[in-house]
Amino acid sequence: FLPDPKSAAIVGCPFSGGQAKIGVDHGPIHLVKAGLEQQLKDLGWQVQFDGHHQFEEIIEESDPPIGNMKNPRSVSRVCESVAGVVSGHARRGQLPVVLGGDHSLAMGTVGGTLEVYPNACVIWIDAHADINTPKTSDSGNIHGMPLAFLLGIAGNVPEFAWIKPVLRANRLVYIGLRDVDSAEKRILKENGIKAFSMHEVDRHGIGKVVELALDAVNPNRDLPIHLSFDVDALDPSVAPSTGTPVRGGLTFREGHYICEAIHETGLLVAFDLMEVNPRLADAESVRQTVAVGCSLVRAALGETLL
Ligand code: EXY
Ligand code: MN
Ligand code: MN
Ligand code: MN
Repeated sequence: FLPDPKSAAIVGCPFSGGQAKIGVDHGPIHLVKAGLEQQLKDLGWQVQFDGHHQFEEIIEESDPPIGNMKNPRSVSRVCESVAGVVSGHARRGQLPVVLGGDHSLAMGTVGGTLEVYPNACVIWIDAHADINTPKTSDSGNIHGMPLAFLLGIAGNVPEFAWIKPVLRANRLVYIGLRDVDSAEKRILKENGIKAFSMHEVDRHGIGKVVELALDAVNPNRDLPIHLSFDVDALDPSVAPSTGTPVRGGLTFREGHYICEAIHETGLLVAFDLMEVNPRLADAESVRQTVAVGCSLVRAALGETLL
């Protein structure tokens, strides 16, 4: 079931409609400008990159809120198109490396992966749980909701009818959480979703936490893995240029260790790097965040220290 050995496709998604801060749509452009394509080639990968996706034509000019959801039609249409692109690459045996853009895009990336690998599990690295429903969300920002839609617990929103409840609660696990809304805590409990917050990282160490996370969603180490990495999982001192930084995050090495360990399973079929916002913070912080982003992708695709 796995992608052809060492064949990847970079999918640049310059989209920011899942949240309110301008700039996160520039994330993929900066990551590619920093040399990501060549870096992956240098690791021995065949890399397809056809330029960043252009969403202008499918973004709705007038997109009033539905309930409290902001930019709902644009988010839905962009994610539907991303799902098609991701599933297309996966079907051709390529490992999609999706560069965000905000994390609402994961409705497309995870949706696309699960179309091709229905039994894949999702490892979600984030400060946030991104599992609000349109009813529980205080902000109305859809980047805080993608998992509710993928799990089929978001309620009936006709504009999002294309998203099927493809993800099962026992195939989702988190690492890095530290800013979870009270309604989200309830949703995690009610659905029995496994999560390793920073508390567990402190207690067990990252090596043990990754092992426990894999035991939870992939006990026999035989299911394909979609790794969705929100750069805000890292501590703001490591990745400052992001829209919703939360202190007390993963260190540089903890973030990389996760990617390295998932690579070592040999089961990775898709990787997202989300929420790099090069418009936030000073030039040196931007450079640092973009460089860390590239190096997380390289780690997930097999870069080793020795
Ligand atoms: N839980 C908050 C909300 O729903 O608005 C914050 C979400 C931030 C989501 C970032 C992308 O990970
Ligand atoms: Mn820019
Ligand atoms: Mn996120
Ligand atoms: Mn986040």
